[in-house]
Amino acid sequence: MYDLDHPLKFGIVRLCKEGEFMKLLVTGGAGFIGSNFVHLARKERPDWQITVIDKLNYAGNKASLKEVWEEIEFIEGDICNQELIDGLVSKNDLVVHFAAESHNDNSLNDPWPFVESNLIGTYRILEAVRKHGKKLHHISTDEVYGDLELDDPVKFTEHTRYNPSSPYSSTKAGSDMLVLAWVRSFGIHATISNCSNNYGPRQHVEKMIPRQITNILSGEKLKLYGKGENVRDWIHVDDHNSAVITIIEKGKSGEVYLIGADGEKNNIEVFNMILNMMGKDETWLEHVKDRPGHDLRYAIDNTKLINELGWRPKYTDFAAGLQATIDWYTNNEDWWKPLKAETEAKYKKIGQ
Ligand code: NAD
Ligand code: TDX
Repeated sequence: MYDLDHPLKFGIVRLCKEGEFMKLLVTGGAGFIGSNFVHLARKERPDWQITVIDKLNYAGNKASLKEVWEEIEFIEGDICNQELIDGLVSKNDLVVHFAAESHNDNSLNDPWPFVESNLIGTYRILEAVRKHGKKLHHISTDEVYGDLELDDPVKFTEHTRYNPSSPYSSTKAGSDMLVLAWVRSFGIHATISNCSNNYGPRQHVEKMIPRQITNILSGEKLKLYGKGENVRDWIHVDDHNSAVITIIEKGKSGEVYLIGADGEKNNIEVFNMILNMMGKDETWLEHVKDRPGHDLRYAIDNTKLINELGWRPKYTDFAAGLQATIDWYTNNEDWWKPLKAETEAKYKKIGQ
């Protein structure tokens, strides 16, 4: 169960002065994980004051924040804009940094936006955090560790060597390194988390699970890369974000925490679950070109987060979480429909 009761119950260090409410700057808060973080934080930590900065790239969507729109401040802007970031960081206590270019396939076709947002953007935030003496929680990915063999029982830990494969994961790896260097050299207060594959509502239709669900809802076949043997370690987005809240409140500066919920599944297994749940047979499955450099397997050892910070995942029934996700896309066509044609046109160009 979540460890998200009243913070004082656990002797949690307050991040702002007594009697003041903590002010959070959430970067990338109109994206998939960032918007779900804002929803969860509004529910679990209603006294936090939240400002979102998001440049609204193709994956940023104000509609993802519509239920909380009146309760937050929203700034449309780029984290690479030092002046803007400087002003926003100075007014807040903590930056929760989700903003990034996030899709591997895009990074293979055009790496520059990844270098810009993930590396330069993180640098801008670090400099503002250093100048104003604020705190940072940096959101990263397990992909910084590269991949594991399919038949190897080993999992990633906080001590695994960095070995990223794609332009996306290499820029995320670089951003992690910048954060650690700013902690060591300049003494800023920062924590890092590296999470496995998220699923849940409000994820862009370019990503594996929403792409397949919305393909079926559009009368199109599922698109499986290669043989579908690749393994991903699935976690519900609310479990990722409950872990982020735990780290914000209990994590130690300079520490890295891996977030995962023991959700390893190969792609073909997930595709078959989607087919079954949506009442389709295997004639709806199409094998398409494999991703170049396709990572084989990711798997997270979450021992440190559980033992040191007492976090527990809540959505451990993947089938139930997947069904709820299918229901969300079925009931929220107006959210994803406008994104679908452009996304599929991009895939068509690269044969996927
Ligand atoms: P997403 O692409 O859905 O959202 C990213 C958001 O960041 C978008 O709203 C976009 O507009 C914004 N953004 C991008 N560049 C920006 C810039 N320069 N300035 C301001 N805003 C900018 O991605 P996501 O899946 O929500 O991922 C969020 C974070 O979590 C990323 O840092 C990603 O690396 C990390 N992560 C994702 C997963 C996953 O499974 N999706 C797993 C582990 C870690
Ligand atoms: O149509 C598809 N068919 C398919 O077989 C797509 C889009 C993907 N795949 C495969 C590729 C991967 O093995 O599914 C798996 C998951 O693919 P993605 O959803 O693109 O995720 P992945 O590349 O694993 O990266 C995700 O998890 C880690 C996020 O996009 C990253 O932001 C995060 O860091």
